[in-house]
Amino acid sequence: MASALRIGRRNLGQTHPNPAVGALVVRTVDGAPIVVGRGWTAAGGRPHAETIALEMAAEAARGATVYVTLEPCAHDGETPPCTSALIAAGVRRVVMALEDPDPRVAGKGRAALEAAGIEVVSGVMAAEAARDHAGHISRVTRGRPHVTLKLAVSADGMIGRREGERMMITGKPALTAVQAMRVESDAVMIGIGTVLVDNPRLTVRLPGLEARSPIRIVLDPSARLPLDSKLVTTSGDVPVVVIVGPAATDAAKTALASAGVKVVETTNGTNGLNLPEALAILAEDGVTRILVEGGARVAASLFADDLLDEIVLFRAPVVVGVDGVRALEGYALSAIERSPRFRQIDAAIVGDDQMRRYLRT
Ligand code: AOF
Ligand code: ZN
Repeated sequence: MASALRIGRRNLGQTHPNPAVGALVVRTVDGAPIVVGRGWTAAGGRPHAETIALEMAAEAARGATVYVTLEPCAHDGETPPCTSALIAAGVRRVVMALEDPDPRVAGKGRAALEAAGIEVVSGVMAAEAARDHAGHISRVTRGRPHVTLKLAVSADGMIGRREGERMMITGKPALTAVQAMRVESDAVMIGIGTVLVDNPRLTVRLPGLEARSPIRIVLDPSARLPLDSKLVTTSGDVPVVVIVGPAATDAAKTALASAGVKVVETTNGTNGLNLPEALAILAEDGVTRILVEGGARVAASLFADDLLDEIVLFRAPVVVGVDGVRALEGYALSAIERSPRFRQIDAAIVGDDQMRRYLRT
């Protein structure tokens, strides 16, 4: 299952709205397990992992055990369900990590396999699978994507300086790590303030992975995104979505739309737009995993609205000092017991910086 999870992760960020699933077909030959087929959900979400693995195994699948990181689907999509493929292939046993919360599948995949006389084992490495499928689970059960905030702060907790141009706090290895996080996300999201200061591309520039840039989302209450920004001028290559609030004029919205940007309108809310509403619309459009890359006000709103599922914190051994901008600028806590709680699940040294990963408890 560990191996199935590893190959399943290969297309994270590429399969939405589908989860990135991994599957292995294993036979025992003279007491030793031999992998005769392996597959992971294809980019775009189809074909499914099991179908690919079974195709590779061909006749060798008969009597084999299949390890799969999510319950095989039982619904008719563009192709027949994976359960039918598993039954037709004559596999003896299916070991799965997790039940699929998708109501079209939940429990039905398992039931279909058992009804055909296949032995089913469930719950193997379920916690690990739940991490990999967090986006899918969140979208299906809560109607919003899994939201990860990336923060890069100085030793004194600043993300930049109040005045002046863009400031690099963390080192190059941390920047590369962030690019790798983009690869595994369906979308990256930033606030309009950061766009106006940095004019970022938010694409993936890692050698060989350039084609895996996620959708780029800008939180832009009054539709100020410049038409000559790098985001807008590259929107033909990698999609750009702008989330606006009631303050956005029709003229500004129309101009952005004609420039190839998708404009999503929300009602009013924290900082001029309705974040929960925006996330619900994005989920409906198939986004399951969002990486938020700043700035401080976006981070503070998400934190205040308790919309963060995960925080990846890079801390650099530099000090910004009194004119610094705090990581959660403007966030005021009325009572400590109301602060969302996170637990640390990972820590590492990345170049000269510290990396810590936190999950909402
Ligand atoms: C599997 N294996 O590799 C994946 C599954 O739109 P469809 O027909 O492709 O079905 C999408 C649903 O299938 C998705 O919501 C999830 O429940 C499941 N994804 N299932 O058996 C796979 N990616
Ligand atoms: Zn399937």
